[in-house]
Amino acid sequence: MDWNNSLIEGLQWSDIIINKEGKERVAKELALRVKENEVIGAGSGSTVYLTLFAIAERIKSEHMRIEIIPASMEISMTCTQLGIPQTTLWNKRPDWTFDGADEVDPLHNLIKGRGGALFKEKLLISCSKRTFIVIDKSKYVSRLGNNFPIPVEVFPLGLEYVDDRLMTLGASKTILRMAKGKDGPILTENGNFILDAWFDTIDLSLEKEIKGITGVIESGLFIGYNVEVLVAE
Ligand code: ABF
Repeated sequence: MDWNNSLIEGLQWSDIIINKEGKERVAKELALRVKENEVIGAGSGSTVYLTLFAIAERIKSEHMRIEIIPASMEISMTCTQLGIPQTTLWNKRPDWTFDGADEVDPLHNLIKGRGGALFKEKLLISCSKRTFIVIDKSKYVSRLGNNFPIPVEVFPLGLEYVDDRLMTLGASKTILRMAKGKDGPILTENGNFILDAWFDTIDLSLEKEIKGITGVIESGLFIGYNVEVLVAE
């Protein structure tokens, strides 16, 4: 089996890397921040993938010891492929985390979760002392919800109830995310569904209100998190 190629081709975002050169530049900058013995959280998406490559080169050439806590199986497999040691949140906390985003507003509030790993991404960011979000310019919006819905991870049996409650909270439309090329809904790594919820207005309390619905595991709305945004140009 050709492990490298089959893995890379299997990655869902590998064919949609926007501004690859710019992202590679930021990836190298991030790799230069890595210090010996650090524990680093890795979200998911193309920027994370490129950054892992840059980090792998650095740890190989400088024989550094670091550990990555991955937010998804896909990123965990990438670490394995690149020979980067991994650990978990059971016994370590990240010194810092890097991740991508789908939308970023002027106050650095975010929508994430296009890849479906939003729950573990939020967990990692919440546990990290510092977080870098790498985006290309197209992710900047004046108002969240312009181009992307809010992904909501839902316990399958709670689907109808959560859907009703999201509409009550003001969602204009909800769409159950379907698996590519299949008839059924996508299942997250946690065995749940994703409801993509469109809101015309996203106010500061919406993240907590969505999280307050029984049956919601987590949403991809990040309001008021301490993140530093790096733009790939
Ligand atoms: C993850 O990857 C998701 O939360 C976000 O949806 C996506 C961003 O991907 P990319 O880095 O390819 O723009 O971070």
